[in-house]
Amino acid sequence: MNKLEVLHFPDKRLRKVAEPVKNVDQEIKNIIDDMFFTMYEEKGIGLAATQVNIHKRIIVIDISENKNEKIFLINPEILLLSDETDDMEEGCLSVPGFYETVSRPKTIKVSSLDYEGNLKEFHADGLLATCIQHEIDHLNGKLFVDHISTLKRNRIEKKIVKLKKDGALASRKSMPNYKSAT
Ligand code: GNR
Ligand code: NI
Repeated sequence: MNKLEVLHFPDKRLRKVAEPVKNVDQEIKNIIDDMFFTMYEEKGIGLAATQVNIHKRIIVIDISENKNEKIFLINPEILLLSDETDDMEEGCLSVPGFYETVSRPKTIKVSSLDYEGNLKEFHADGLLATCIQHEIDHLNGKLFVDHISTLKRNRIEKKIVKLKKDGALASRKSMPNYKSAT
């Protein structure tokens, strides 16, 4: 198992559009294992392959309290988005230390491939729906800061560039747990 390096905004590699997985083979399973390991080490609730510079359509998620409910999505597609939206405070391992409220559809229907390469469909709502949309954004080269004002985004970019220059980001080990914005 390998811990992978997480890219930070405004790294241009976070803007690449990921390619669909052609075969769910051992290489893909190894990537998923490394992504779960990296996500747990970094204390995130989700991770998209794009964030670790692997430009394939793979996502891992674990929103459970005890960090024992692994969810992985291969070639995920959103089939339905509800009209009703939900405002949630979002953070991102690629934008460490910054949190902003983003409004997204509350309920979604998703398809993805399982370990056998079979297509499965399911519904998600609440934090899971938010997380899946945040991660699929990554696969399309999009970040949560693209959903906020240009002014706020530019401020965050400047601060992260400065933190990197000062060497203050390399020492960051975790992000606080998700707190619901009520
Ligand atoms: O750890 C994470 N927390 C989070 C909180 C609210 C909405 C989305 C997320 S995903 C984020 C991890 C991450 O950066 N995934 O891409
Ligand atoms: Ni993210």
